[in-house]
Amino acid sequence: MADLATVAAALSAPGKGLLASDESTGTIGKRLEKAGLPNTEDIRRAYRELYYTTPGMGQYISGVIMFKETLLQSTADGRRFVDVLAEQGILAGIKVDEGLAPLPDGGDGETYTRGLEGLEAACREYVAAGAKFAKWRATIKVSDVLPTDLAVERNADDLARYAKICQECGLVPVVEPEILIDGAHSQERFGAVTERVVGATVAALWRHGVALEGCLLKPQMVIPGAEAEGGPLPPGQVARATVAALRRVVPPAIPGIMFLSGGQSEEEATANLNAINLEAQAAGRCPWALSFSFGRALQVRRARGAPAS
Ligand code: 5MM
Repeated sequence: MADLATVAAALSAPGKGLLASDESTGTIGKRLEKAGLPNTEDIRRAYRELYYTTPGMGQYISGVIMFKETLLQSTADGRRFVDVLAEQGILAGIKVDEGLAPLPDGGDGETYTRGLEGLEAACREYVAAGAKFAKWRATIKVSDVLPTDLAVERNADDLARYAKICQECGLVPVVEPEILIDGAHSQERFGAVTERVVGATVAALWRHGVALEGCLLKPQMVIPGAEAEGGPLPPGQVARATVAALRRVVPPAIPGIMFLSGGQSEEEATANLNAINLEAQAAGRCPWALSFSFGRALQVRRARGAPAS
């Protein structure tokens, strides 16, 4: 447990956050296609090498989440990615889920996440390859009638089972219940769903005996749906709603809340994160580090208001 807490604290160290570069082969293919590049193993390797060898990256990035193929890859001159990152003080992480599947008996478009079967054996291999932490992403769809109780409970329970297995294998679990921004729902509705989903997830972590000091939470910021009228809200308004929702449901034992960007532009996600930290300082009684675990907002240049990809 002491080791898990030390790694979780290092990942959520002040001024640092996570780079989510764990796109599966299909998702990374879409990015490469836009750049006119084929989706081959070596192009994917070279693309990741660009990021992992960025000079000074260790000043701001505490951990990098990788896809399993990437965890075992090396630079063109033969240095293992895991070692290149370690030289900069960056910890290697691994996405251990196997993607989304339709949720049996769930509401329209609801999903669960595959990957619990064989997870323990896989985690032991990832630890042997140098991984220090893991990530599992569940998605929750919002509408007037969604999410269903079934989707909330099933995804919370699976996240907790994943987290428990990771900790037993020596990996710090990053727990990601992503509330999707697709739709026209209001910020208020998003906040209510956040409390319900994050609250259920934390309760499941507790039920399954997950050591809260040795895990990190990766939620969405409390923003309106992407199709809501009026466009993005001012960062201060996002920050107030986000901090209010999280204060109601996240215990102080969890060391860090590492937000996903979830389709926000890099400017929007960064301005909102800054405002969230200012709001937390002003509000007081926010015991967790509040930082980033961005994928698209660190890798995809997109102007504010442009469509998510
Ligand atoms: C980097 O993308 C991750 C998953 O990709 P796949 O859909 O290919 O499995 C994703 O889980 C990501 O880590 C999080 O959603 C955070 O990324 P964003 O882009 O939302 O900040």
